[in-house]
Amino acid sequence: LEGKRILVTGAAGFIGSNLTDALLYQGAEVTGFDNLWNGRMENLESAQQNKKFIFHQGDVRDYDRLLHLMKDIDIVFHEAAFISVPKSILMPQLCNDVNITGTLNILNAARINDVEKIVFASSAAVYGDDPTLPKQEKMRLNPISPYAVTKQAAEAYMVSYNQAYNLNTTSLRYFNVYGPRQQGSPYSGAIAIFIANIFNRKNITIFGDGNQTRDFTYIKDIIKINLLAAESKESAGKIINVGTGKPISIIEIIKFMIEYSQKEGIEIEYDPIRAGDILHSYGDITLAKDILGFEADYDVFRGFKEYLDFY
Ligand code: UD2
Repeated sequence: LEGKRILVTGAAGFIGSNLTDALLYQGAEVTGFDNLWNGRMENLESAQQNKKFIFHQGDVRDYDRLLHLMKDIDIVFHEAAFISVPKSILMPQLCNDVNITGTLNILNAARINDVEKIVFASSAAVYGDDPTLPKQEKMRLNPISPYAVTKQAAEAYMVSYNQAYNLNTTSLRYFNVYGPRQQGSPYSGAIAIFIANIFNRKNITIFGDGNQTRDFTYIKDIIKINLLAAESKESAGKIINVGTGKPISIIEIIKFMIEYSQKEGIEIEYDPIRAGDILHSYGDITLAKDILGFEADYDVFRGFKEYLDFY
């Protein structure tokens, strides 16, 4: 990707900032775009030392801005999003505007500017609560939160812009991502919340009985597949699961985290299941391997240990 001109939306966020660093390391020229709702400029501290990086504060709902920003762009990584399942239940319209209209804006601006490739951050939330496991890309989707509906619609736009305009679009369906820079706010991912609580010696709350399972995917694997997708022609018009392919229950990962970090006195409390939550989720990752040669390097234990070193 050396010398490529790349736009990263959501560049100040958890995934966008890690991706920005990796792209700069590869010698790409990166334009970062973020409205700084969830994103934080401190995530871009090292990027900003690099002459090949430029940052613009703005919103993906602003089409004219995107049209202008994409003038000389070769590749777009669209990571900007309304990211929270529970928040989408409180604010479905805003979630729709950011995730669906925002994505359509990206596609239209990319089409007009002849962008070579668009890689979109989708989510395994689109599978919803269908009991079939592991989740396969071809399954019938059953989104049960407004958030999941927006990701499904955005994916469908990605596919249709490949079909209708021959744009090289790829949607990556991330299973639960975790790692450095994920914020420990009430709306961020579970592992980031648990790690923050463990360090602040606060009790951990489990929503439900703790037997719900997730396929926790380490940020470095997410970066790896994004870089592979960026240079691939075979992934045009495709939707691809990204995970480890292995589930773990919430209670099991919490117990491991508490034990491994050797902090004492942390209690586990139980609250009712959150609205919109799915019970079990892990992905079939055969397609990622077949199309992109991808395999996850990090199981959740290895990933958590590395995450802890950054903490
Ligand atoms: C995550 C993503 C979402 C989507 C989805 C894909 C985040 C914030 N959300 O939603 O964007 O991509 O994955 O499947 O990354 N939990 C507790 N206690 C807590 C926090 C969470 O028990 O303090 C439980 C929660 O009820 C759920 C599980 O942990 O069963 C994972 O929750 P999450 O918010 O990390 O992720 P999820 O799967 O809702």
